[in-house]
Amino acid sequence: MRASAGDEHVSGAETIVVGDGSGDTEDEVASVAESMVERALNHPRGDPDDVTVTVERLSRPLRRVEALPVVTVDVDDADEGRRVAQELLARAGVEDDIQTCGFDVIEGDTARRGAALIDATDGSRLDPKPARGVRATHIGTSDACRDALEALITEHGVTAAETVQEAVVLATAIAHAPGTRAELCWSDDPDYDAGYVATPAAYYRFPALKPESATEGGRAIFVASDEPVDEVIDCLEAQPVLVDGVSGGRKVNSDALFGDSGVI
Ligand code: PML
Ligand code: MG
Repeated sequence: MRASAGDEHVSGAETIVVGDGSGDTEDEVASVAESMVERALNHPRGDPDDVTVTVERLSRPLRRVEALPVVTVDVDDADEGRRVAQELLARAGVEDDIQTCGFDVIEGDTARRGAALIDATDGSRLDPKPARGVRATHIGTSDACRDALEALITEHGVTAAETVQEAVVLATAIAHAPGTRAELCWSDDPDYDAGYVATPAAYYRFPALKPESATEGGRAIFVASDEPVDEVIDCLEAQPVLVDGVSGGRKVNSDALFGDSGVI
């Protein structure tokens, strides 16, 4: 689903319905499509002028994965969040000057709708249309997994559990794409300060990460330089991924994150 008002994007969402091709599956697809329209019409960002719901039969075999463990890192402020995020990125193999390319691209561009792909070795932009970025799509989650993730996240003291759950599902699919070393993200919503670093090991969320009241936000994915870019983009855009299990999580202080044996 995509909803817009004028030229402004208002909301978007997608999911995957797994079925046996029977009438029951068709009913479920219809009911999911209806709930997407309701979601678009009741979005806190405002009333849309245009709502488009697309229903597509998957043409590739579905990949099923477990959600990344969710580690909420208790930080005092965005400066501390950023310091810990940088340490995590470094431990994921993304050096300081390459990290800066990711922070700069998220801070510098409000128009881009998809993620920026950044070569984890030399910091160059890999996606061919930098003004557009790459939209990771064909990603869904099961009802049971959605509920379990929301329960887990709520235990971490989060009130916007749906936002976090959707971010975890997306970050999980991105982490499973070939060559992903790490992803850095925060929201463009000026009232939403949280952000995350996701690696193939975990989704590390920071209740404060972005510069105060920033209206710039987005995603930067650091990709191993030996990975063919067209395969990475094809996987992000077209490989269906169903996140249908949880693998736990915890809430930690930032000084407890880096133990003697590495990152928890
Ligand atoms: C979280 O609180 O863990 C989610 C942070 C990023 C949300 C990005 C978005 O989809 O707007
Ligand atoms: Mg958003």
